[in-house]
Formats: sequence, C-alpha cells, structure tokens
Amino acid sequence: MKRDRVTEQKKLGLWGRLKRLALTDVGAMVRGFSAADLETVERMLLEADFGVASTMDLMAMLEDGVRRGRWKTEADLRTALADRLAELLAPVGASAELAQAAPGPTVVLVMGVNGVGKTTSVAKLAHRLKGQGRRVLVAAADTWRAGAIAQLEVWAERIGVPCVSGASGGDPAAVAFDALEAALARGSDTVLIDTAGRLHTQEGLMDELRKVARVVGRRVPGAPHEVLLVLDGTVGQNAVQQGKLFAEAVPLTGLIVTKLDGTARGGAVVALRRELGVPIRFTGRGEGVEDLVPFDAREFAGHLLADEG
Ligand SMILES: Nc1nc2c(ncn2[C@@H]2O[C@H](COP(=O)(O)OP(=O)(O)OP(=O)(O)O)[C@@H](O)[C@H]2O)c(=O)[nH]1
Ligand SMILES: [Mg+2]
Repeated sequence: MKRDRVTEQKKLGLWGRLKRLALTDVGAMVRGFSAADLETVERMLLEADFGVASTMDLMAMLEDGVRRGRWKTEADLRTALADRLAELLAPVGASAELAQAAPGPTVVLVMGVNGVGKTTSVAKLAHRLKGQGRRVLVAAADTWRAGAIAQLEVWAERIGVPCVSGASGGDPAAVAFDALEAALARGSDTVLIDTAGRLHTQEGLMDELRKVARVVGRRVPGAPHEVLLVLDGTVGQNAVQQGKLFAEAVPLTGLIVTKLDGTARGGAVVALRRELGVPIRFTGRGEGVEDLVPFDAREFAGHLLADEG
C-alpha cells in the first residue's frame, strides 16, 4: 500500500503533487495553504531540484499570495506559479538558435562530464541545423573513450553529414584543427566538436578543452563561437557544481540540459539558470535525433507544471 503511494507520487508531476496537497484538505484552496502545507510545498520544490535560492523565491511568492488571499481557484495558483517560473527561467539575451559567424565556419564546442549526452546532442544539433539548411560537419574529438569515434561516425552517416576523426588516443585539439581545415576546404558553415567526458575533477580534461578552444581560435577568428555545456537534468545539484567547473575552464555561451523526458527532476533547470547565469539553449527530451527542444521559458514552465511526471 505504502509502496503504491510512493510509486504514484513519483509518477505525478510537480503540479500533480501540489494539487494533491491542496485537495487532501478540501478547505486548503479556499482558506489558503496552512503553514504545514507550505512546508510541504517547500520540501517538494527542494526534492524537485529547484535549489535553495529558487525555492526560497517561489516560497516567498506563495506565502505572500496566500496571506493576501490572492488565489481563489486551482487555475489561479497554477498561472501564478507558471508566471514566476517563466520569469526565473527567462533567457539572458541570447535566443536558442546558434550563432552564425561570418565568414565562418561557425565553431561549436560541446563539452560535459561522461554520459550526460554530449554525442547524442551533437547528433541532434547536426540534424536540426542541417534541416535549417546549414552545411554541418562534425568532429570526433573524443579520442579518449573506446568506441566514441565510431559512435559519432554512425550518427553522422545516419544524419548525412561529414565526420572528421583522428586516431584513438590522439590529440583532440589536432582533430578539431583538422575538422576546421576540412570545413574550410569543402565549404561547411558549421563545425560541431564532440569532446571526451571524463570526470570533471580531472584537471587533464580541462586542460584538453582549453587547448581545443585555443587551437580553433587560432585557425578561425572568434572561434569557438559557441561553447555549449551539456548537463544531465536528472542529477540535480551536481549539475550546478559541474557547470561551475567547466565554465572556469572555457567560458560558456549556453547549456543543453538532457534527459528531461519526464518532468520529475526538471527543477534543476531553474537552479542551473540561476546559478550559472548563462542561457539554456536546448533541452533533450529523448534519445532520438528529433528529441531536442529549443528552450522557451514559458514552454518549460508549463512542462514543469505538467500533471504527470
Ligand atoms: N532519455 C534520454 N536519454 C538521453 C538523452 N540524451 C542522451 N541520452 C542517452 O544517454 C546515453 C549517453 O549519451 P551519449 O550521447 O553517449 O553521452 P556522452 O556525454 O557523449 O557520453 P561519453 O562520451 O561517454 O562521455 C545514451 O544512451 C543516450 O541515448 C535525452 O535527452 N533523454
Ligand atoms: Mg560521447
């Protein structure tokens, strides 16, 4: 019995859980949440990875609204929460679409710890940009993990874009450099560089990424034009720590937050936006090439407040 309830709770999205709380006590919506209800809401937000600062922000809004009797119906409350979430998620300037350098090629460096979805995101981006008419080339600069080169080559073939790779165990900066030469020779306008993902505590990886950025910058002025950090949206506060470390190595222009197919842990996106101060450009919502959603604060607030997780 207890187990069923836990499973059910997990399946419910944030809104589903909030609604359940409001309806456990029929009067809650009418007379407002009690102090105990508010505490439960606070716990829900923290469990959903919103982070302390964003949770405090949302709680202040909720407490104020309750005190003033601002919400008469469930729909009122949902709208108020969605509005505030959208404000918290609002992008800092940049749109989701990637920069286009002139004369080019536009160089996009993709980085992140192991297994977060870098290679898949490079494939999804390549597919998306190709669909927009851009001439994309991908660079397999993860020379570290066995199988990484073949993985990107398979994606590239499926999507129909050229892939430049080097020897396994070779220098990732050399692969990136070769990819730029190839792009210049064949007139590609966008180069997406996939990189290795060892643990972020290993200084070696950070040095490697710095070198890739330096080398591409010497070949193409202004490169890398985009530095996208891929974070797994299900790891909560760990993603914030990872983000800070990578940002110190190479300044970021945006985030791709992956594995948000369900809504249950999506709150981390709110914390990431706040703590890292760079825009979320895309979210990953599945394993297929189409499962990359350009970030829209309103759409994502709705996604977070879905009834089911
Ligand atoms: N459900 C889901 N799975 C994803 C998403 N993005 C990536 N994955 C899966 O996550 C796993 C790892 O993806 P990769 O793209 O290989 O990750 P990576 O960061 O390149 O991994 P390393 O190269 O080993 O560091 C694969 O099974 C992907 O299919 C997503 O948005 N949703
Ligand atoms: Mg990879």
